[in-house]
Amino acid sequence: YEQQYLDLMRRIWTEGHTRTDRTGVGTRALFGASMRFSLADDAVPLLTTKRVYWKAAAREMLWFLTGDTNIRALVAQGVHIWTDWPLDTYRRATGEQISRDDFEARIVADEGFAARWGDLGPVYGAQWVNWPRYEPAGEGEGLYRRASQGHNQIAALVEGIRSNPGSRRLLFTGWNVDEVDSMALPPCHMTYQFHVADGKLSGLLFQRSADFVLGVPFNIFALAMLTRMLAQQCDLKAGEIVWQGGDVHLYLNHAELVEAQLARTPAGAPKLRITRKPLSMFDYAIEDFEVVDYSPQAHIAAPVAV
Ligand code: THF
Repeated sequence: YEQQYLDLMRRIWTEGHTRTDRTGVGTRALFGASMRFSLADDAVPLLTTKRVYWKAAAREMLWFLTGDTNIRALVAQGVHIWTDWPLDTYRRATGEQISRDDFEARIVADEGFAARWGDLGPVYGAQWVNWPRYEPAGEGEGLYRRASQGHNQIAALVEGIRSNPGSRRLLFTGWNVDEVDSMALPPCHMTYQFHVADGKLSGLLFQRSADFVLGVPFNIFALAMLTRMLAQQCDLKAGEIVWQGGDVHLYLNHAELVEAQLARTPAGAPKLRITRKPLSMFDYAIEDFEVVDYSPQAHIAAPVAV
């Protein structure tokens, strides 16, 4: 299964167009690509040609499902993958050359500081479980006001899979046109669709922009995890996941990692176990997930473009 990832990596590196991107780092990019992975017998698409910190990806997914958009809860769990964006904002706004570690320490220690500097705006979680809903307003308030409770797309999805498994509308999206400009980063993995056939649930992700080295290994693991959770909640088996990328790129400063990883050979077939059946999609904890048969080759560090 992992060969698909390596083949696509090689193709981006050899055939990709060199482009200047938002971050100024530069990329080689292909437009439009897909991969698919079976989830049969607990199989999970976790790369073995470098260690992937799957618990960080799992914690991030559980954090999305809480609707939280502040990095504080992640940082408190030792997950650093979202720190660079608030850190960059803070440094620009204050001119203070605070270190990443000191910034994270303040985020965890000081709730007010976290509220002021740790929020990413209405990103993933906010849209997934609390997409703004409007209702007729009272006297003197204009025509509409924001309802206290928004749309919970995840709860609606579970309800949809259970009650109408043949539906072609089993999806949710983070791309809220009205709010993308107030997000620290508009959603990359933006639309998820699900499909039931033969008693099996499959999941598809459309990702508009794909950092093939850092983001994609996390995103395919998280898609598999989410599909397994939904299948469990809906008493279905898990079928496949399909990953689709729009702008699929390798950052030019990831060259060494690309060469190193392409020289490696995949080995083993990791499995993802869910050890308990929680009451709902919102009751899972990190302890409910176990990866077995995972003995990857060494982690390869790569800088993240902010
Ligand atoms: N921006 C860029 N340039 N790449 C991304 O992958 C990305 N994301 C999220 C938002 N913006 C992005 C953030 N997700 C890592 C992993 C996921 C991220 C950001 C960074 C990362 O650095 N991973 C390292 C170390 C992980 C660790 O220390 O735990 C790795 O080697 O996997 C895509 O959603």
